[in-house]
Amino acid sequence: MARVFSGIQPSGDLHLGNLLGALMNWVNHQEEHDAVYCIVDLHALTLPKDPEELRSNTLQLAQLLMAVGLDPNKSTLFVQSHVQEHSQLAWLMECTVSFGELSRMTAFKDKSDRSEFISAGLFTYPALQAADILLYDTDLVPVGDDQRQHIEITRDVAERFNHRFGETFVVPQHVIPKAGARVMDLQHPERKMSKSEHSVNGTINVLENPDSVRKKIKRAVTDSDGEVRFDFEEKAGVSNLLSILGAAKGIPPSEVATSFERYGDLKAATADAVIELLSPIQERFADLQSDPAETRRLLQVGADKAREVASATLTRAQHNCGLLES
Ligand code: ATP
Ligand code: LTN
Repeated sequence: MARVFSGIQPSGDLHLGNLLGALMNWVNHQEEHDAVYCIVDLHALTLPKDPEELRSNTLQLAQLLMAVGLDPNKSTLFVQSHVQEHSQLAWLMECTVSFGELSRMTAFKDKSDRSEFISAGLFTYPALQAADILLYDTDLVPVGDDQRQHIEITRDVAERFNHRFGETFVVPQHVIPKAGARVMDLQHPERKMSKSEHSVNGTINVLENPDSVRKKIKRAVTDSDGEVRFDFEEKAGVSNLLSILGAAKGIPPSEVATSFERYGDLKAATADAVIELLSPIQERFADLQSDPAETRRLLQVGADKAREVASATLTRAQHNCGLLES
């Protein structure tokens, strides 16, 4: 059975981009594959974080992921810092990736431009991400389009390590959904919907109430030519709504476009579809939130399962690169 691995940062509320671009795919994969999903709290430390907030975001994200449909009985769900092998393999990855490769990462450029304090961890972030993926002999990595470059560098690092030290890692492939891979900000459809942009009116959170969802979609930026057509170059706002509606309903966005003549109708249908998608998630989340001890127990079980695979890979990598066994 193919192994699937993906990760998400506990850096605030989940938004519609995370859900349509990544998490719905995660849920589908757990049915046919051996799926391992990780809340990457160590990655979250690359930008300044309030300690209490990080801790509560981590627990809340676990509950949100389960509410979205991740089932700890079908897949492995755990917190990155609970499995120390991630940090240990990350060092070997830092010694395999080059300064030049890390300098070309657009995510680093974006985030460092916006940050006052640029940590070394923000720069070496892809080495830790490579460690996350490679520890689990991962075949497939379901992610949104923004992660393409990070998966590419993971493949390069795996191949380089294998070439230098003999077969050690499986070289993974990314899986990017056809619809929803890039959900854009509703107010600035030229940039992606993002947790860290703080664009309140441009972002729909998974826990957002129906009135607010409807208002934000109603106010979404479109254009003045009035034609409903899927064309991201010329009509970013309208195309974004078509993608959202298409991804929520499982229909290609160009096909969705043929059902509407007016922007108002497209917006109303998109709002209905999003509300219909979010309501059951919000109900399940409220239930899960009432029992944090159970969530922590499930995360512990997940970490124990993950560690078994991770420790075998780490030992193999340490041996192959010449570290003396203890
Ligand atoms: P940040 O903006 O702080 O980098 P984020 O909102 O991008 O955070 P991540 O935790 O980095 O969220 O991403 C989790 C998953 O969601 C990744 O697989 C990522 O590709 C996907 N994702 C994030 N934003 C979008 C988006 N706007 N459209 C589609 N997928 C997205
Ligand atoms: N960089 C990713 C989060 C992430 C990840 C991973 C994704 C960390 N480790 C391993 C896939 C596989 C992000 O910012 N979305």
